[in-house]
Amino acid sequence: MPPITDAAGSQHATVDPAELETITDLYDRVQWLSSWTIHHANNIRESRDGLKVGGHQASSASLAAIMCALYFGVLRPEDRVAVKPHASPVFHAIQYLFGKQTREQLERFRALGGAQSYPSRTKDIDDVDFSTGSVGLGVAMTAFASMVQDHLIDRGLMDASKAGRMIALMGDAELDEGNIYEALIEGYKHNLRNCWWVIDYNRQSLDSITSDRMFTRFTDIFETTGWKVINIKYGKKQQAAFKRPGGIALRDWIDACPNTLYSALTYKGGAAWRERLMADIGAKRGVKKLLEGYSDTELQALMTNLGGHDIELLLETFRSIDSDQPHCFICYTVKGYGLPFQGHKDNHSGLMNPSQMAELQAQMGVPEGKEWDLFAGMEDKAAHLEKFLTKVPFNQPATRRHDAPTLKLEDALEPGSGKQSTQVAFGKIMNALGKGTSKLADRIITTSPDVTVSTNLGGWVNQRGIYSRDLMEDVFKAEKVVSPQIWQGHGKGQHMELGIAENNLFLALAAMGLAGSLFGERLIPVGTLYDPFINRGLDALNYACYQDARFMLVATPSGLTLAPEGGAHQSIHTPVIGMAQDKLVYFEPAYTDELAAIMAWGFDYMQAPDGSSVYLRLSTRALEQPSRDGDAWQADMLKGAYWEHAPAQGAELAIIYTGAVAPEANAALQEILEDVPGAGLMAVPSPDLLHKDWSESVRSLGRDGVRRESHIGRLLASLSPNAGIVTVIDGAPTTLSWIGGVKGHRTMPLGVDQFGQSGDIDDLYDKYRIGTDAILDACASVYVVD
Ligand SMILES: Cc1ncc(C[n+]2csc(CCOP(=O)(O)OP(=O)(O)O)c2C)c(N)n1
Ligand SMILES: [Mg+2]
Repeated sequence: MPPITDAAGSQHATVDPAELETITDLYDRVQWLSSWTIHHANNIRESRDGLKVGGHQASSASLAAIMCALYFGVLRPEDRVAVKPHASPVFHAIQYLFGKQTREQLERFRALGGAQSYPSRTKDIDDVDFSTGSVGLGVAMTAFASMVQDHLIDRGLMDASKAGRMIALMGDAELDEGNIYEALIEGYKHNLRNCWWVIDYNRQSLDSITSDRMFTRFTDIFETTGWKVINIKYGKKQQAAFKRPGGIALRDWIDACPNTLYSALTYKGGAAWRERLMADIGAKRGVKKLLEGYSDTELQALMTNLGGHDIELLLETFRSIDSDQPHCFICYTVKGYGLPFQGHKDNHSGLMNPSQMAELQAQMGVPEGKEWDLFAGMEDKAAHLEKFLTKVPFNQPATRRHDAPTLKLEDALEPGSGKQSTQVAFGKIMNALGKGTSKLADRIITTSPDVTVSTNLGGWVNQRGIYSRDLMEDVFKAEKVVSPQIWQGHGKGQHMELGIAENNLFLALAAMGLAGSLFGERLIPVGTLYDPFINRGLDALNYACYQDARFMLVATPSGLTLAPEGGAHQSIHTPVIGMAQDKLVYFEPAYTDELAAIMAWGFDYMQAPDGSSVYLRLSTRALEQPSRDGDAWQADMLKGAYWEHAPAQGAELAIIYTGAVAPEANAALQEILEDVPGAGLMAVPSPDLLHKDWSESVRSLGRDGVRRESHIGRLLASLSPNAGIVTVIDGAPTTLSWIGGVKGHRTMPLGVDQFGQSGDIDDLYDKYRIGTDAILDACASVYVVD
């Protein structure tokens, strides 16, 4: 363990000994309950499938003291916390002590309907602020939540005095996730504040012990990006030992000790420490006597008395922070602290066996049969502990999860008219919203990873400005350099510009999309990016949806249709992502009136309690717009599909398409109508809604014995049972191929499942077989004359 310069804690105000004793008692309960919850799930609860249930006793023990110091002595109700995923049992135990978690839930830890393996905003009943699970994402999420909090304050929507600290409790291996550093960079650019990252620095990951070489680098990286780094390395016992004769040599030895050796000796215990220390530094003045002053048990306690387990030191340090500068606390810990496998490199998934557990139970004085009792074995202190818990600042009555009122779209959306693309129409709609005065537009916040202008958000930004905590002058404008784009930043700006890091886009959308719930003030986030680069941030997108954050994702351009840009920019499988992603509804309109109706519907759906986020896959291809007979098509369209050209009853052929291939589908239909006059053309602006609705009808089978007809089923009912269907999309053919299964129609799905290349639309549609000829050939193959 290399030396550190910052022996935090020694200069801080002292902690009241009575309070320290109480928090230490509560810590014992938390240590016990979290270990017991995991043990119960694995060894006591009946297993039907024989699978290991799991849970992380070592990772939990590593973070327990830090969490107890924070939750019982430091946090305030307005603070929001992302808890290291595999310390979930510690979190649930603390919530149980607060009375916000039930015994039934703990008994069902990792079982259906019980406390979740990793803290979940949507599935857990206790007070989870940010879901975690995919390491690194919850950490970075706190930075974006803080930026959103500042945005609300600067816009006058939130009182600055209500600002909380956005806190991540993270494992040290999470520092290997690249998204952490993308967030640090973005945070620095946005003048991040009120953010704490508390690192459980046990120097172990899942597989093994982490590299010594990285140690000082982390401090450098954080400091470079504007953070204050505080090392909490030596516990008070160690600090006292260092002051005695031989203490400096002991400290130097600790500092020089490789992580692997420190862990191995931690596992082996006091005698092993003594042998090694005597061999290495026993000859140094004072050391022999110093070590003789400790029994083996005491020596083990001394050597594992790292700062992250010293509640007094933790309280002093956390309480001493009086600035809003972002803070990183590197808390040295022992993975599995106090448990039989502490320090062992393989302890990540290790579970105590029943006899080890019985030993821990005896050691903690928990009587048999009273394992779940709040204060088992410390009944004499129960009244005091209960009273203390009611006074804990974090546990004071406060709304920690808000309901924010919904906002109605007051104006009709204006996509413009004439031949144009859905991307251009999107820009016009946003521009008009920007010019307008609707309350909904006032709550829109847009964001984009360096593709604001090229995704047609420029007009909106010109109207509403860029969000910046400091005034940001548009120098080009001031210098009278002509540009259509006003690039001016201020506290009331409604566009948050991001650097090119799609992970950050999705984490920003996650934070913005939870603003109503986290801070009580709803935002309507609209994020834009190029469709293929959804892949870059896919895990963060999934993470945002998992938390049920609400946003509109506008991905444009997309597909082969952006022809000359070539294969690197032509998305293929994003429609399938859109369909398979829960809590995200995917739309791919062909026409601009469809887009306007979808956006209007989307702004409502994003706010509905049982709604979700919305994903629009748009295109740069300018299309002639259809002339419509009334707007009856809209109701069907908002269920996913409508007949653009209705088939005759009992028709033998239908073409079904999604998106920018509308002209090819129409052209093919016109040719076919000469031979098959009853043929129909179906537009599917949302394969996702259509499929979900069909799946729901399939799932309803067997529930009540009655099959609810699906929307697609109703639409297809006018076709002959022997009809042939051709589906076509500029994307993965599987997006629409399932339609053949609805009524058992013979179906030929056209689409793209190979990387594209540069070309023009005609050449590419022809080569990848989604053009008019391909549709006609497919029609010929499915059309069987009876
Ligand atoms: C993105 C992602 N990759 C892999 C995992 C599997 N995983 C869970 S915990 C972990 C290592 C955790 O080490 P650390 O963060 O140091 O936590 P500790 O258990 O040591 O406290 C890994 C690789 C995951 N949860 N998320
Ligand atoms: Mg670790």
